[in-house]
Amino acid sequence: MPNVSHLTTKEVARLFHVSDATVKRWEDAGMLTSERTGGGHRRFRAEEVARFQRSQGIGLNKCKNDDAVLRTVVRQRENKTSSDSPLFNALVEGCEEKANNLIIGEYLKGTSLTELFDQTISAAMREIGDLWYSGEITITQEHLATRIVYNSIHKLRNTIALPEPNGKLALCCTAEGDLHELPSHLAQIILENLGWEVVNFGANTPLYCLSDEVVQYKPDLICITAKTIPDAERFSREYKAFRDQTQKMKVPVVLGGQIFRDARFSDRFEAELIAEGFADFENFVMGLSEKNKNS
Ligand code: B12
Repeated sequence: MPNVSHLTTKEVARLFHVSDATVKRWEDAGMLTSERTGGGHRRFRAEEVARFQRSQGIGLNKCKNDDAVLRTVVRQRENKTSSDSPLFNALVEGCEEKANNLIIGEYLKGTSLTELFDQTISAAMREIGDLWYSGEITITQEHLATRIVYNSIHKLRNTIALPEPNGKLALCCTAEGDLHELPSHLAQIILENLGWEVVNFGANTPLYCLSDEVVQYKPDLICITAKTIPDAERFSREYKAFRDQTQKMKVPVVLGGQIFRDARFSDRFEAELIAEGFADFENFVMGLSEKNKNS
């Protein structure tokens, strides 16, 4: 995993989509300061990279010559329901640029992906859900908030300097009948950051189709998220057959989301991990990579 508090020249270059030589030129010109390792290599503190990024407006804000790729919504609607969470405020204001800067800025300042996902993003989305439920925000505000988070995490995904691929493949999806697909994208980013390749089928994926893909791809891991399943009886029956297949093929399964933590169903969903959040997921995946390395 890259050291997010000290970045190498290559990592800074990938972050800003420039060459290593450009980063060295910035440093020589005194625009971006670095520290040196014992061996004389440059290391850039995340705070310094974030300061430089903000001062130059590179990457996260609008880019003059490439508007089409980086255009984000900067206008904001009136915010009648502010909270202590700056991300929540940016989301109810519908301000994509603010949300991007908060999410990517926090990462650049050294917050781990798991903290960002388990705390900042999940908490803000929970507040959005609660206010939608109580009628304090509209459905369009909730939809926009989700879309903004989705866009921001994929910007973050393109910002992260990835490690060498480890040759492992994971399949991710959301259960059939369920449209809550954000966690599958967050799981994808965690996996990619650990060197995995990921195929993500997104929302509403029937288990029988996923079974075919397991045969097709022969993955090293399967991750399924589920929050609300219309027919839990049918899903649990189908899951049993799916589980038999994955056990035969020795593919570990991770399940995550409210439905799998519901006491009424807890004995129906056997898996290698029922994740509480992304921190235990990351630990599990790191253990899996280690085990495979040693076997
Ligand atoms: C966004 C959203 C939607 C969007 C989803 C769009 C999308 N592209 O994802 C839309 C508009 C489609 C939607 C629809 C509905 N929604 Co909705 N939605 C939400 C909302 C606001 C956020 C969900 C979210 O992404 N959270 C962020 C993620 C990161 O957090 P999380 O899901 O809690 O996951 C945590 C863990 O469970 C774990 N985890 C979860 N999955 C996985 C997977 C893996 C592999 C791992 C490692 C970890 C993991 O990690 C996270 C912890 O860090 C929630 C509010 C809430 N409290 O969550 C309501 C919420 C889930 N929805 C709710 C409802 C009722 C609905 C609808 C039934 C509304 C309706 N009447 O139509 C429909 C159902 C549609 C369907 N068939 O699925 C209720 C569910 C209540 C319940 N217990 O049943 C909630 C809780 C809102 C509320 N307060 O009432 N929703």
